[in-house]
This record gives sequence, C-alpha cells and structure tokens, in this order.
Amino acid sequence: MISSGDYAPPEAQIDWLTGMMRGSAVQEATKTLRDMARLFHDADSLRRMDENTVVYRVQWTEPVAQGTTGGLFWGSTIIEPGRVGDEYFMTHGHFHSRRDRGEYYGTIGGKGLLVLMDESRATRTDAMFPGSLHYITGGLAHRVVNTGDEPLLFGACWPSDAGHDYSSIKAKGFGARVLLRGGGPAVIHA
Ligand code: M6P
Ligand code: ZN
Repeated sequence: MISSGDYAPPEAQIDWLTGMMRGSAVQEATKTLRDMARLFHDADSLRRMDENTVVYRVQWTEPVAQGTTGGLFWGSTIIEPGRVGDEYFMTHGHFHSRRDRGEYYGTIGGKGLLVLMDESRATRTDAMFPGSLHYITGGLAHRVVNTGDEPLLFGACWPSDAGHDYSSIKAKGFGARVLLRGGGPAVIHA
C-alpha cells in the first residue's frame, strides 16, 4: 500500500551519466584477477600479473528477497580496460538458475561485446556501445567483454527469482573467447 507522508529520498539512486549507484540499499562486489583465476586461458600471463588487479565492479539493489516471484533487481557493472595476455577483461558470465528467466543489459559507456551461449554451447556476440540495449532471452548464458581502452559500463535488470548458475561456465567456459588479433578484438570459437 502507498502511504502519503513526507518526501523520503529513494534508497537507491543512479547517476545516469556514469551508471554509478548510491544509497542505503545498494550492495557492491569487486572482482579481481584472484577471483577469476581459471577463466582466462593464458595461465602464464596471469601469473605475471598482480592478482589484486580489479577486473570489474558490480553495484546492485534487491528491493525484494532473492527468489521472490515477480520482483526485479537492478545492477550497474563497470569492467576495467585490460587483458590477460591476449584475452580482454570480462565478467564471469552465468546462466540463470531458472532457465526461462530473461534479462536486459543496456550500455552506458565504453565498448565491448556481449557473449551469448545456449545449452548446446552455440555462441554468438552482440556489439555493446553507448545506448545499445540487449534483451537476453532466458536459457542463454551471458558474459560481457570490454574490448575498448576505457571502462565499459552497463546497467542490468533481471527477475528476482532468476538466480545465478556459474557452475558450467566455471567448468567449461563459453563456446568462444574474445582475443586480441591483428590489433583488435576477434571472436575465436572453440
Ligand atoms: C549484471 C547482472 C548481474 C551480474 C553482473 C556481473 O549486473 O547480470 O546479475 O552479477 O552483471 O556478471 P557475473 O555475475 O556474470 O560476473
Ligand atoms: Zn543474468
């Protein structure tokens, strides 16, 4: 029920120019190279890097409990520019635990590739650039790769009962990697 009363600032706010969120309801997680150890293919290059290097940061708000039917979560993600050897910095990537739950990604700044993979491991990519809007169909694993020289920033909206399933990605990765080839990014299928 909506009750009238004094104006109260929202518990979460977003700066639409930078994507950054703030407010008492905002949670935050930072992923470093240490957290992502086996996701990059070049283990030798990884060993030579500082494991405290930040790869990406996520801010999000969960206005209802995880698992609630019909609710929505919002998150902002910033992926730093960089590479491990020839492989561009990226998110872990995940399927939704409930495979019929979709998600929106919208790019705020920077450029990159959205990598999408179905259960048969067929993989394709969509270009991400400021203003690009991506509807991710349920059943597709999704990962974002920063192929630019600046941070890649995107907003995301997903159902509160979607859940994250990282297990198969951790074990087998995606069906393609985004690697530096001939001075620019190339999608290399496994
Ligand atoms: C987006 C959403 C989040 C996700 C985050 C980072 O903000 O999809 O649910 O956690 O990106 O992606 P990942 O968890 O795959 O590293
Ligand atoms: Zn998702």
